[in-house]
Order: sequence, then structure tokens, then C-alpha cells
Amino acid sequence: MNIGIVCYPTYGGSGIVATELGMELANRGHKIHFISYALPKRLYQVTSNIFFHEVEISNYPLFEFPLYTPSLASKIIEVAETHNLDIVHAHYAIPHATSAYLAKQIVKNKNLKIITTLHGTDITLVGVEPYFLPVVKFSIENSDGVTAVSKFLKDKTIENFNINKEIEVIPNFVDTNKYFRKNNPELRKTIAPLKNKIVVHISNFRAVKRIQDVITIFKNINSKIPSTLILVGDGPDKLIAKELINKLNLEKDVILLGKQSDLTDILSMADLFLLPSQIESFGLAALEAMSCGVPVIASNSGGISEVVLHNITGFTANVGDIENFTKYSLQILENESLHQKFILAAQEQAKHFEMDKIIKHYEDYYLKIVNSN
Ligand code: GMT
Repeated sequence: MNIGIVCYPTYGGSGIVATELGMELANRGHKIHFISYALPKRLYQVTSNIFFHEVEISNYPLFEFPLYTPSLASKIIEVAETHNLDIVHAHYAIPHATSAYLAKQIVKNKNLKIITTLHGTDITLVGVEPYFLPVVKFSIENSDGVTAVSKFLKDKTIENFNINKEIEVIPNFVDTNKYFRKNNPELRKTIAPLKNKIVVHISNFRAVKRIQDVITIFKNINSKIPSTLILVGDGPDKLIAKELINKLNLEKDVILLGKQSDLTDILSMADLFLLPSQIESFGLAALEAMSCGVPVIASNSGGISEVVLHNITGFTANVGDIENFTKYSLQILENESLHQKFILAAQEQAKHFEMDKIIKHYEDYYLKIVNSN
């Protein structure tokens, strides 16, 4: 099939899922056309059936704000007509599903199908703001196919937008052949004293990630056992994080690594992964950690509980419940046999989200939509 993939090119989860999906579909012989305003961060694979089409944005002085939605629609039309696309797969509803809908009304090929994958805050936070809601609802209802990355997100979409439409749950995936525990003693030595337990958090440092909770929980862990916190990622709350690290005198025990493209080396050193988010529709970072044999302690909010199994692969706790997050962290880090049990269970659970199985689900769904009227 000829497939256009519209996504954000940044380190966010929706862009990562879209990019890895596209690369794997290309490995299976499909022609994949990525459409975005920049080259997606994880698009490192160069093959003859992967193409990238950059959306140009006008900076005409009359426009106070960049007009991305029509520019994206125009690029989708150009790519769809030049490369005879069968499907445009929009990842994250705002504004990708809207631009795709607009493009479909204009393209000559009336068989072009639009599939929208809902990822998270497009449904749970920003998408329900009154300045977006009617457009998001319309764009979802008028997609030929709609998928959500968790059962929670499907139910939330129906509830928040009062939508009467079939939504297919296709969970996020991990390549367990790439995300596995790789011992690298030389690297481990350079990161922290050997006696230290290593706690990791990876995110885009938005308010929803509750980075202050990560640091406060770590402070509590650190006051009981020798430990190091590795923070990976960047975003609006980075400064808040740095201020809190200084205020709590944690400078020596917290390492800020910024954005990283290869996470397996870092995850392979970790003893524990923290994800105390306000909400996560899925929690891709938790799945990648589990695949590398890292137990996760996460909020029990949103779809995380479909990924992290309480008291089996880690623990879940209420949002902001620092006391329980701390208690669970110490339980794992201070009890070697429990830790080993959770490591194995986390790796086992990650296999349920094995890439091959989920890509096949997407391929089957594509066929169903392409063959529908
Ligand atoms: O919805 C967002 O906040 C953005 C999106 C992204 O691009 O980072 O994240 C969401 O999509 C990921 C991939 O499907 C999920 O793993 C994340 O849980 C989800 N984020 C939230 O729900 C906050």
C-alpha cells in the first residue's frame, strides 16, 4: 500500500509511535510517506520505500500566527496525488485529522481513506477545550477509521466528545529485539558509584508529567538509600526541575541528560522507572522501560494500568501520592528478590505489546478500511 503518515516530528510519544510504525511498514514492503514540518526524530532508517515531505509554513506578515492546518492539507493533497496514496494515517487529532479531512475533500482520488490515531492529550486535555472541541469531534467522526492507543482512551473519546463511532483499540508497541537489557559495566561505572541504585525518568517535561513529583519521590528514596536519578528529555518544566534539584540539594545525585535518541543503554542501567503523570493514555516510556527489565511505578490514572500491572510489574498509585510512590520505590529497591521478580514480570508483560503483533493489527485494520465503502 502507499501510505501517508502525518505526525509530529518531536520526541513525543505520538511521533515516536508514528515513526516506528512507518519504518516497520516499510520493512514489510509498503511505501511510506512521512508528512511533517521537520524530519521525525527517530527516522534513522533510509530505505528506498521511505519518503519525507516537509510542510512549508508561510510567514506572510499579515498572519500573526503560523497557519499550519491549511499548509499541511495542501501538502497532503500534493503527496496523495503525486504518489497515489491509499491511506493518510493522521497521528494525534489536532490538527492532523482536520487537515487530512480537508485534503480528502479536495483530492481527485475519491478512494483515499483517512485513518486517525488518537494518542492522548488531543482527547483528554487540549482537545476538549471549547476552542478545539467541535472541530476535533467533527474530524474524528469524519475519519474513515479511528484507532485509540488504549481502551481507556477509546472510552474517554466516546465520553468527552459524545461520539457514536467505532473506535479500534490498537495499543502502542515495543520492539523487544531492540529494547532489552544490555549490560554495559563500563558505562555503568561512569554514571554513579556502584553501590547506588539508579532511578530513571524519561519525558518531555510538560506539566502533565509532574516532574516535581519525580524529584520529591527521589529525594525521599535518596535519604534512605544511596541512589542516583537520571532525567532524560527536555521541555517547558526543565527549569522548574533544576530549581527543585538545587533547593533539595540533590545536584550531586541527579543527572540531567537532555534529549537522547538511544534509550536502551540508559534503561539498561536502571533499577526503577518513575512515571507519576497527571494522566497518560498509555505511557510508551513505561513500556520501553519494562522491555529493558525495569520495574515501573506510575500513576493509576488513564491507560497506564493497561500497561503497568500493580504489584506484578511494578506498582501504581494515586496522582500526587508521594508517600505511596516512595513506599513502593523502597520496597522494590530494598528487596532484591522482589526486585528480580518484578524485572522478569515486566519483561513478560512487555511481550504482550510486541511490535510484530501490533504492526499486523495495523495492517489488518488498514485493509479493512481500504476495502470499506
Ligand atoms: O497526548 C500527548 O500528550 C502527546 C503524546 C505525545 O506525542 O507525546 O503522548 C501521548 O501519546 C503517547 C503515544 O501514544 C502515549 O504513550 C502517552 O501516554 C500520551 N500522553 C498522554 O496521554 C499525556
